[in-house]
Amino acid sequence: MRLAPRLVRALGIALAPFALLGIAHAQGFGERIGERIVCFWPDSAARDLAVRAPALFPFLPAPGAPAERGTDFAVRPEFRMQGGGRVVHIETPRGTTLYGTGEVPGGLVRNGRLSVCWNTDAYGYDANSPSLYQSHPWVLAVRPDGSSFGVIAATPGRVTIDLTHGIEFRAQGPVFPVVVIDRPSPQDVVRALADLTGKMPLPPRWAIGFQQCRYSYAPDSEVVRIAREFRARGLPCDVLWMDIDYMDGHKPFTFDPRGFPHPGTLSDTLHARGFKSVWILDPGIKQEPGDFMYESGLHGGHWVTMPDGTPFWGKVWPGGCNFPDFTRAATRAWWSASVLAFAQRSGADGIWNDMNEPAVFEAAGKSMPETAWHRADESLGGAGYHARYHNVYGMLMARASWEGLKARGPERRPFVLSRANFMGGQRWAAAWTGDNRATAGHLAMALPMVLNLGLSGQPFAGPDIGGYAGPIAGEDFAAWMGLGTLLPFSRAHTEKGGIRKEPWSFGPKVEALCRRALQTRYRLLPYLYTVFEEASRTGLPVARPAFFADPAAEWLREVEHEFLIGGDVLVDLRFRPEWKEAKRLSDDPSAWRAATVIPGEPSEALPDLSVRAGAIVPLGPIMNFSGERPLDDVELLVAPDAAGHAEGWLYEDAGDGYGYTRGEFRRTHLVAETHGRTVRVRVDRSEGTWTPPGERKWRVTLLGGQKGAVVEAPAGR
Ligand code: NBV
Repeated sequence: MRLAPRLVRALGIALAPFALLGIAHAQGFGERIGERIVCFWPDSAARDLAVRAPALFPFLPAPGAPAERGTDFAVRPEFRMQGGGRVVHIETPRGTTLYGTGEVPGGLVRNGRLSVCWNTDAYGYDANSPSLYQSHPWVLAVRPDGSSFGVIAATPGRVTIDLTHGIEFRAQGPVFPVVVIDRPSPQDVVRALADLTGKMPLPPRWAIGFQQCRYSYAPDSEVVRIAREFRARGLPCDVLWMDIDYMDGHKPFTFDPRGFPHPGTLSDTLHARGFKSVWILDPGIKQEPGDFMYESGLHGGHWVTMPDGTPFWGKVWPGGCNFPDFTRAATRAWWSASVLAFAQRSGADGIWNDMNEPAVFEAAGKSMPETAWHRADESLGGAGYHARYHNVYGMLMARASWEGLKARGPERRPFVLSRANFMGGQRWAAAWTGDNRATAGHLAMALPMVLNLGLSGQPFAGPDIGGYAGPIAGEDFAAWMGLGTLLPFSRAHTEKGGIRKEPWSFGPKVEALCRRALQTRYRLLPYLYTVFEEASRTGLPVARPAFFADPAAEWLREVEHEFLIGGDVLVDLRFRPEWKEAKRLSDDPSAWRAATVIPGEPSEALPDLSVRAGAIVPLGPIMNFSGERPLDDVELLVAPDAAGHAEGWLYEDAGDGYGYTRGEFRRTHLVAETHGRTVRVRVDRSEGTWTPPGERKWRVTLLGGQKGAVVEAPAGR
């Protein structure tokens, strides 16, 4: 029993002696926990007494463990008490640019911004909304010379991140440490963050295809109609989504007996056409005697309670609901088992968790009271108020859903999308940026939001393409598709009762642009999958800010009109009028080579692509869906550097299942060399035991390089 920390937490006593003595601020107790990673506490007493939550912050040393003092750090957090709250301040050198802080609206650069980690149902948010759906108490700081550091405020509670003067975290409640990573580059810092907080597992390949959603496609015949339209029109798409109207009275785990009487048959029909299906599950379980989820939740003791032990009750879509206490492994296991049974019955390939901030109607703060009570496991810090667990509720729900899908067996990788999440939640769910609006302002925010999520450890993110709230003109929808099909998570979605937002809803001209945007994504899929695999292994983002190309270049720090997919493909958004004249990386043809991946004239209304000089980018054939046929025809975009050299990678595996963890993959290293007028491209080596099915044809397209060069493509598989 660790009585002291419990007492301290319950009473909310200030642990730091400097606070008792009335000293204004103090330099913390720093302890090395990794290569150029130091954990700072206000003082050694705090370090040895504070409650740990290894399930949330596994990287914190155990209380009382021998400490290796870390003293050589330029970054020195200062701790102080202010107005009964805790403040940690970190000075930043002049010219430092700040990023990260998770899912935040507004621009890429976070200097001068204030956000509050407090998961919030933020329908139609704007550029200044302080709290959205997810919390990442994390700041990435890039110094003028490109060297970087990052800071984690290791607390699940509400934290204000104030970046108006350096970096400042402010929080009420128990003492918490900050962890500082100081490395030569932002890439190194982001990789280290992933080493500490976890990496996105490699998703099934279909999940990186395009996806179409609406609140709601119902009844089932409407879902099938949408599927048919995509195929009849030759618009690539991998996934259709079931929003809450498939349910009986909006009760999770039920099916509307009229609209969706045979969910399994619906999924079979979709599968036969090459579509996967993702079905929504919200946390609120209707308080309805006789409902099987309600009965089993009640009898299993699975609800969040009030301090007196009575279940917390609140209204959501189905009416009055109770809410599972996901802070308990026993409750997560119950939920996982329910998800497994649900997936088996519905044929769902993936699960969508919504409303898990948790959102509660007609409630103060649109959520459950901060005094609601969780009987949390010790690994999360033990029983406590909702105030402590609010920000991790959604992540723990997503984890339970993920584990339910995982139980389907080793042939299938889980896919979960979660609206609420917390730092580290990339281990269980992808992210979408919630209920955005169909405005130019939201289109402009979509990319910086996805980039900052990537810089905060969540590589698998995207906006509702076309904007969730409000109508949109056709050419603007095409612009959303142009950008959205190049982002890691790519799904069109819109709210109930609004205009249709399928690619064909705006007439033939817009449909043709959408087709081109979709075909571009599908051509890029082999490269994209290679980048996803890298992200799952290293923690590097899939969509990367332009400044990753040269972290010391000051002018790149704020660039939002260009971004990188992986390290080798540059996306240029010059098609947007506001960015026509902007200075850009792709202006330097010796560094970036313009690439056309779809035959015909490039469209003025869609983004431009280029390939880094020195790189080889693999493209696949256009398909209706990602697994339609084997990758039998690979086009290599080869962009030789000044020395005529280029290289690149292609990662392939079965596209699903866990064979790849036992070496059943193929990672091919491709090299191009120039000898005289001949550019010879060859398979330098390949790793792994997986053999791609069918024949393989390699084709080479040279980007730049010598005039009249003779190209030799690789031979064999
Ligand atoms: O389930 C309905 C919607 C969903 O379409 C949307 O994506 C979520 O962010 N959901 C919110 C609940 C109600 C929204 C007004």
